[in-house]
Amino acid sequence: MTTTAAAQAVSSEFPKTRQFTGINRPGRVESDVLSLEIEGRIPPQVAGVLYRCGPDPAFPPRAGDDIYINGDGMVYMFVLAEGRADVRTRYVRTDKFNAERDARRALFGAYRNPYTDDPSVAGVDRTTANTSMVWHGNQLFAIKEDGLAHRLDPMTLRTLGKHDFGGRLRSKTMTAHPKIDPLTGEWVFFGYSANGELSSDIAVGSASASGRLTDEQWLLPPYQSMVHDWAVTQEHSILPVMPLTTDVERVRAGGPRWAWEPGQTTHLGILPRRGSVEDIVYFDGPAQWSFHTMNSFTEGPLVHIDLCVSEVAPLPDTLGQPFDPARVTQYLTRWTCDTSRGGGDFEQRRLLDGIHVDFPEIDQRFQTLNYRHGFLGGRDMSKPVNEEIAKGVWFNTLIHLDHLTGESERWYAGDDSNVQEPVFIPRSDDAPEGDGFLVALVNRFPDEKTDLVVLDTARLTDGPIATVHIPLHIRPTFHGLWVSAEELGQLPDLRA
Ligand code: V55
Ligand code: FE
Repeated sequence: MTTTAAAQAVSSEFPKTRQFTGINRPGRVESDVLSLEIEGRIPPQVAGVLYRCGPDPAFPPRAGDDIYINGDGMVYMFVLAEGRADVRTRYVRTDKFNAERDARRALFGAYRNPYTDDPSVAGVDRTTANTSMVWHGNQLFAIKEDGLAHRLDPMTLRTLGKHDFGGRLRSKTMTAHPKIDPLTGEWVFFGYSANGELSSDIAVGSASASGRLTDEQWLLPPYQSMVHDWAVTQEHSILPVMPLTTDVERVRAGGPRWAWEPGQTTHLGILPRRGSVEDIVYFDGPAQWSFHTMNSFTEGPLVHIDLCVSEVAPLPDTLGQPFDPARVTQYLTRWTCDTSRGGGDFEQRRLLDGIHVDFPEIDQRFQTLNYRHGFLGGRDMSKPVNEEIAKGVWFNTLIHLDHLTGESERWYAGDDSNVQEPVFIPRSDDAPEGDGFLVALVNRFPDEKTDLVVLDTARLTDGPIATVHIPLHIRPTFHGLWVSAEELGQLPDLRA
């Protein structure tokens, strides 16, 4: 066997940094495990599939270290029915994954920086499809915001290809956080850097319930920024432009794609959902950062956006100074824009105090609508912090917030645990809002296994009614969704 000098230069070992050790260590295992061990009982109403997605690097990074979110997209399928639980894990076959697998080593370099790649992959699609799952028009997708959605077979997780709406979509990117309108079934989306990496264009559009692209318009924001999540109501779409900015020269020199620019203004671009992008109106506020929106709705002239907000983003600033850990704590906050004023400042009000939160979830039947119930992952700082676990993102608590009463209920998972994003499952099709179950993955330390917990929202503080033991290490995932057996038509049969 011959080995090239370049291949020899790349280590077969993952770095021993916080991004690659402890609960952050890569899993890299594609597997099927049937009839998982279950403590407690999965209720009969829980019948369907939990799909999740996360970054799991297939090969050690080209540079000595890498940021967590740059890993290859690994998809997890938990089939829950008749009290049983099976799991399948599969990588998304992106162009990047296929090229590196052929070479048996990393060829792509730093996060969102093609100037750091091996010349052999110049021009190859870099997306990892590692962030979120979407179910729309009876099709399943995995998405990362720097490329198109990848379509997967919902029964097998086989990658079927990139999704450009039958060649109709002009945007080269799709947000990992499109919104599915529960009233119309529409897929409402944006894509930033729509004309390719480092371009400033933002595409905004929608597809019908059956998956036909019905609208796509492009606009230029006040400045180019990372736009991870956004908000959609029945009447409006809201694009947040927050100062994680880019600098073409810096990126060309191999520097970071994004840096925090403290002096910049936060702009909320409010668009009519069924109108022209030329009618965008901007509301402004001080520099702030948010990854995720819980929900948003229009109430008369007011547009309310509930999101997890921190003072700064958790990345170095434009001078290369590291972020202040005390300022990246995110709090659930409501931003309100009064459209009768046609612009100006937005108002803000904290909805949940004293706990660091992210990974907001709602009863998806209330997406885009005035709603009452929200769910979150949280880090309760009054509980002990286990430094072995607290590498990178770490949550120890699940939260249920009732916006009507302002009351919240919590379940603390223990100081040996990292709680991933909760996903809500309604108790039945006509159950009241928020009445049902939460499912979440929990990384356990020190045995480095993962549990899937099922909680009843009617008695969240009691803790899990079922704990499914998964004999795999699952590197913390980002987002997932529940698709019921009814929506799927049939359940995946992992015996086949
Ligand atoms: C996030 C995740 C990403 C990304 C940008 O959750 C932001 C934040 C998993 O990829 O590319
Ligand atoms: Fe996200």
